[in-house]
Amino acid sequence: MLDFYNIKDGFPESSIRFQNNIREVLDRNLASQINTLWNENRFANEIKDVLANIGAFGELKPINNNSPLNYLEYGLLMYELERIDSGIRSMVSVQNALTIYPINQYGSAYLKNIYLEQLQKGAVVGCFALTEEGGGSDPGGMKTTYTKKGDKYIISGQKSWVTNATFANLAIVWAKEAKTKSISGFVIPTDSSGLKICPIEDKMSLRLSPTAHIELDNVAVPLSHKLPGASGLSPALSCLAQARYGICWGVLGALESVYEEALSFSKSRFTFGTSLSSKQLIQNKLADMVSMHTKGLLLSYQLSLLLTKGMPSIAQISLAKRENARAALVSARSAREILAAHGITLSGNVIRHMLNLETVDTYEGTYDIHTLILGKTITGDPAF
Ligand code: TGC
Ligand code: FAD
Repeated sequence: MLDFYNIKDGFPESSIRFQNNIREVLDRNLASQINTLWNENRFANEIKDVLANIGAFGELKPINNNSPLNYLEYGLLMYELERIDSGIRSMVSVQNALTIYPINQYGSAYLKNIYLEQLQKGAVVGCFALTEEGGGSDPGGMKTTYTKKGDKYIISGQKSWVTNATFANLAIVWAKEAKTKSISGFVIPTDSSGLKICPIEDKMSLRLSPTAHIELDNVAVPLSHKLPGASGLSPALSCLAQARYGICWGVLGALESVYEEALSFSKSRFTFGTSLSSKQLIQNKLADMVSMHTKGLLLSYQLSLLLTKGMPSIAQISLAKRENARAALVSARSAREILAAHGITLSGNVIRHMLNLETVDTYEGTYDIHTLILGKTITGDPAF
């Protein structure tokens, strides 16, 4: 791992070995085919198998006390996944932070029994449907409703931009009670009658990670499929906090990838008689990338320590997601500039990472939304 400040010196040996092992497996099994799969706009089953084999679904549960992975290792795993592709990290984030986490945290013994083990093996895939067409930044404004009718809840509405939805077996759907408007979460099998998955085919970002809209037309859900512990908007947002932690680490993996490619290109390309790497303007770009990576790693590592001691504040997670996602995006754009024409094709990884990071900077709260969360914390005045 790129580590300009010897931050890894603070990591346990076992965590470093764990990370090296994951890197080796992903490089051996996935790296060479990623650009082709991305170009073909598909998430291959082989990827799911590789992820299942490294225990990506079984172990990524920093909130679960039984997890063999600690917070640091969870972060390092995210780092390695996103060094390959943000879409792969996204698939795992949704499975762990946005499906296993809510069932584990807010689900009944019955729901845990039927789903957790299968999810952890990767035999069942989940997705998380919070966003609606009216605006993802304001999930409290959702229009999807539920009503109790006999021994069922009837759910109607529309959800947008749902990662994993095209191949998910279940969806965690957030809806408002039709009269009281109180928000609850439901675990809904995606083959339920009245539930329609509408794939988004034309994404120019995260092409490895399928995304879909979900229409719910009077979907009847057994009473047992409501998350009993999830009442109000806060439980939904608490899942986002878990996912944002993973993103803080993940994007640094993508940053390392674009930096390494730009550095290597700068050494082998000669203009005006000398290598690009000897030009001051190129060195400026590379120095900025290393600085941003170093600061990002310090933030992520400190966040892992805060998580280990107890939950960090919402704003502390926001600050790291905002900084690190933007740092990776800026670095990818800068690496693309260094590669110039070579940077716009899939002969390398830079343009793919750059386009992916446009999404990562947007989802799980846009850069500006995290600015407003920080602003509210600093001033006490919500400016949403
Ligand atoms: P607000 O009044 O601020 O909060 C409502 C209640 O929730 C509490 N809360 C949280 N609780 C736990 N964790 C968090 N992160 C929380 N943030 C807020 C808050 O204390 C309050 O509790 P209570 O008891 O007082 O009711 O709500 P608001 O409606 O003003 O919301 C504002 C805002 C901007 C903070 C929030 O809605 C927001 O974060 N917007 C961005 C939405 C977002 O990030 N959506 C992501 C969708 S999922 C996704 O993109 C997956 S991508 C795939 C991948 O992850 O890889
Ligand atoms: P909007 O909320 O409409 O915002 C538009 C613009 O206005 C943004 O620039 C925003 O920063 C700005 N803005 C909004 N409010 C304010 C304000 N008060 N003041 C100033 N500026 C403001 N969602 C899920 O629920 N589950 C998923 O699995 C999921 N996966 C996704 C996968 C992809 C590939 C993408 C692109 C999105 C995904 N999302 C998912 C949705 C994602 O969380 C939202 O796109 C994101 O929260 C932003 O919402 P929006 O796109 O509707 O933008």
